[in-house]
Amino acid sequence: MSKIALITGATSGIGEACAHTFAQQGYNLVLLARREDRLAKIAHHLEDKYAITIKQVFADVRDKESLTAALEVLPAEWKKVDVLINNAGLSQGLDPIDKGDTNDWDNMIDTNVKGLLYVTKIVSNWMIPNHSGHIINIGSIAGKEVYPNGNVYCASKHAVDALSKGMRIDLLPHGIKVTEINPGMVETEFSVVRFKGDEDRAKKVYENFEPLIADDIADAIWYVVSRPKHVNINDMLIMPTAQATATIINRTP
Ligand code: NDP
Ligand code: 8X3
Repeated sequence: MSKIALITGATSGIGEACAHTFAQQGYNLVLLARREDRLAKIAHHLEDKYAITIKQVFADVRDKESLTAALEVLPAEWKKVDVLINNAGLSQGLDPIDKGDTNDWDNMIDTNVKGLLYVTKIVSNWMIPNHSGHIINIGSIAGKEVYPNGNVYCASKHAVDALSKGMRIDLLPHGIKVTEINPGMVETEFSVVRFKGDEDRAKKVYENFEPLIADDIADAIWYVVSRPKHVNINDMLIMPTAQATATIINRTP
């Protein structure tokens, strides 16, 4: 049977780009997200185009019980996951700590940190008997630096940074690789979600410089996954050429 990649947050942006890249490489896919219509459309397109098989998992990574049920119901042969891409995540709001919305904070911590943990607990237990596997955590430049008003989103991505290091230690005896991929600015639906549907505000984030696109990140992830068995890339920070730090961007109108 072909290799299997499980990708969370596969309905848009980086996750969707990874689905395309891994499908093109002949992987069968388990694609997880909440938006059923979108996921079904992407899955059918990839199955037709690349003659692969896809299992669609409609789940919210924040909901431990239904997430567990939706994953555990997969047939045994689909639990032989070779690559897990922990990508589902979001930012909500960009406000100073005294003005932040506590519901936004809950959402970011529950998705970016706790959701990633729940998926990892389940899938790492599937990988352990095989004594192999590769877990890719999507961190961020926001997990390496803190920028004004980024407070809780940055904290959630710093948690991903710490968890990636912790997982690498804990899963070492089981032959499981752990890589953290940390993008700078990638033009996806990320900013539309951060600004709660305000498309104009979101567009301004990427104005007057060339941001990364989701395929750039999928390409880097494929590079990492396709290294020889004895090589692991622990950590990768990928920025647009026009971006030096989280906040220093060379915008040229
Ligand atoms: P998008 O908004 O385009 O995609 C986010 C994906 O996550 C969607 O498929 C969404 O699917 C899924 N998702 C969000 N919440 C949940 C949830 N509770 N349960 C299941 N799936 C969920 O953004 P990106 O592609 O940019 O973001 C992907 C990852 O990359 C995130 O972790 C983000 O923090 C990180 N990142 C992004 C950067 C950027 O500049 N864009 C830079 C650095 C890191 P659905 O709504 O259908 O559930
Ligand atoms: C997303 C990139 O710069 O908005 O993680 O934090 S940034």
